[in-house]
Amino acid sequence: MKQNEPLVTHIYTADPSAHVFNGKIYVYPSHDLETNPAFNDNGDQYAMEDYHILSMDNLEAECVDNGEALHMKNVPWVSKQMWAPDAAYKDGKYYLYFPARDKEGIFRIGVAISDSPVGPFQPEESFISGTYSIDPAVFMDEDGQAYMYFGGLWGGQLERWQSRSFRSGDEQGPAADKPAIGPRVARLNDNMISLKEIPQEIQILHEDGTPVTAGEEDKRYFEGPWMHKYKGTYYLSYSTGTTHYLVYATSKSPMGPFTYRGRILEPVLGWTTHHSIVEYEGKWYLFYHDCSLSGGIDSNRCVKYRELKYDENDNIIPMVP
Ligand code: FUB
Repeated sequence: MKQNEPLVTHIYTADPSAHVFNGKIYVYPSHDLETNPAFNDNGDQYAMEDYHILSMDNLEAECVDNGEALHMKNVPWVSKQMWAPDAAYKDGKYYLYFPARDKEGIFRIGVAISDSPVGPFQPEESFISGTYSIDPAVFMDEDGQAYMYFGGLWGGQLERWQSRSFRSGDEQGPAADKPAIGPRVARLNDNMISLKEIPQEIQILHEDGTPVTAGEEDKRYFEGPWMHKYKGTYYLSYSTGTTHYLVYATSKSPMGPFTYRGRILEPVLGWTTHHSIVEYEGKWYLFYHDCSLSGGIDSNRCVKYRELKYDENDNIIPMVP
């Protein structure tokens, strides 16, 4: 597949989580529908119902749509909006992690299991206890410990979890000069389907140790976390939402605190920007989406990839779409 071109054009896809399993590239995206629900800050326009897993034998090969891997009608706890998923592998099983609204309209994170990286996936009866909000990203460290990063503002409801329980009102974020709301992280148990601990909030700091504030909208966390490790350092990358950047912060610990480092990608066509970073045959790649395939319809996106490079100080070299 060519860089910076849609991996598939017969369906709309978004939020690509890329992984290399058994030497092949697998992309776990959202599947955007062509319906036209109300566009609002709550994200009602993202009314997705199922997942299709994409795969490529290598980066030059055609991208294959492996068909429906999981549909919400088969997930007992879900009411609507199956948003950005991720996947992980452990001991012969593949795990698909996905956010969706439960029957009370609260975003939770579920898991479904398969013997194959492309599914079909068998969902658990209920969401993962202790999870909330959206955009799970599961990172497997070299010691075999898996971490789940998650959370998203606005429609992703993270503002409502500023205390430990869900607030059903119109919760606001912190004042502009106060620390921004951070993404959440929790270690997974060895069974990969439950949390080992109560999720904790990740701190994102400036180099001088002061917190990135809610008013720094070009740096603060909004949604779409991703974790990768490069030369022993943990890179937490994410979308800044309202300012439409992909940015990153680094730490010597997967739990943080993280230090803000800079931008990865300037805004793409469309409101959302969402990505993953994966190593394949000694090079690094950014998987991302934009709305070019639909001519700019925010909820009809397409996933793409491009090479990502580091400079001599291990900074990610920023890219322009
Ligand atoms: O695709 C629905 C939502 O849009 C995702 O969960 C967010 O990250 C944003 O891309």
